[in-house]
Amino acid sequence: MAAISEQIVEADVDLKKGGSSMEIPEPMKSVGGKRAEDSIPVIEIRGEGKPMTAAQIRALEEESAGKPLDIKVKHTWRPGKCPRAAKRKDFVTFQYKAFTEDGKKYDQTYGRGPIRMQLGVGLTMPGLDKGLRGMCDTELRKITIPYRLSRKKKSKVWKYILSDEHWLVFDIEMLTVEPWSVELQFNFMDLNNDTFLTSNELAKFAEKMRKEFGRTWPNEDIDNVVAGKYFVKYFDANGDGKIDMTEYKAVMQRDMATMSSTPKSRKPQGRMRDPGVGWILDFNNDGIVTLEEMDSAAEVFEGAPAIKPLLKDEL
Ligand SMILES: [Ca+2]
Ligand SMILES: [Ca+2]
Repeated sequence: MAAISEQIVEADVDLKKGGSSMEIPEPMKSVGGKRAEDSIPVIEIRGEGKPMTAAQIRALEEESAGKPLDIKVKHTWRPGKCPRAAKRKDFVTFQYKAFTEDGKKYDQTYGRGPIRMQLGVGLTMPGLDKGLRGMCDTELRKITIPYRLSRKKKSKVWKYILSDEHWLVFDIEMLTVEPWSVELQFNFMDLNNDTFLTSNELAKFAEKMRKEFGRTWPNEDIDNVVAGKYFVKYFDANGDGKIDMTEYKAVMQRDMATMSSTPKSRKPQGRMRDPGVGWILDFNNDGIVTLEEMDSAAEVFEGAPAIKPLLKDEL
């Protein structure tokens, strides 16, 4: 018995050496009235000399916490005035320094330029998407993300982020938060900045989101080119094969009005409607993309939209 206690103490010290990010989560300290040491199975098994895989250690961490591990946010510094706390769909521009769980810096955007991306639309790992919410211009945060919320497809912007750390640690410096608007959304997709969206450009936009941010369609049968063409049909009221800001605004406003007329209590299960190219996945305009909508998308995109875009003289 004495031997086991010693092992526990020793390993406990090791854990603490791991730096602040490896602090034992609160629920672990007392689960169901047990003493703290009872709920550190990782250590005891290590003590028996059996090497564990990273995945096994993670599973035990979650089990010890009694619930799935969540991100930890340290509010390092906050400005006195906050004109806009970042919300889903907003465009955020920020710098980061990235650290391993034992505090070693392995990457930073300083020197290569900040990241500008849209929040809450699958452009980064879930933990960072969550941790950036509520940030203001110039605010500083330390965001610590457990493995479960750090999964992301490999992409250009995130290519240096380690893939097998139990915890990822980011020091974030928020530069600017741009509140979402229909105009900003249009400009984000207008890659060549010529005030029109074409089907080619929309296909390119979808491809760019995949390459740069690892974001893909929820249904792998969806083809970017087919989706781009459908998107144009969805918005192009005057039939000239491209979308201008007036056409885009008219259809977006029509859809948003329909969405807000669906009571929250009657919204089905599914993903929040994407404000970008994924807008066209919500076929019944209730603001939620259900599994059925996702599954039928590839086929629907081959045809014409059920609702015709508004004509200019109807505005
Ligand atoms: Ca364009
Ligand atoms: Ca829907």
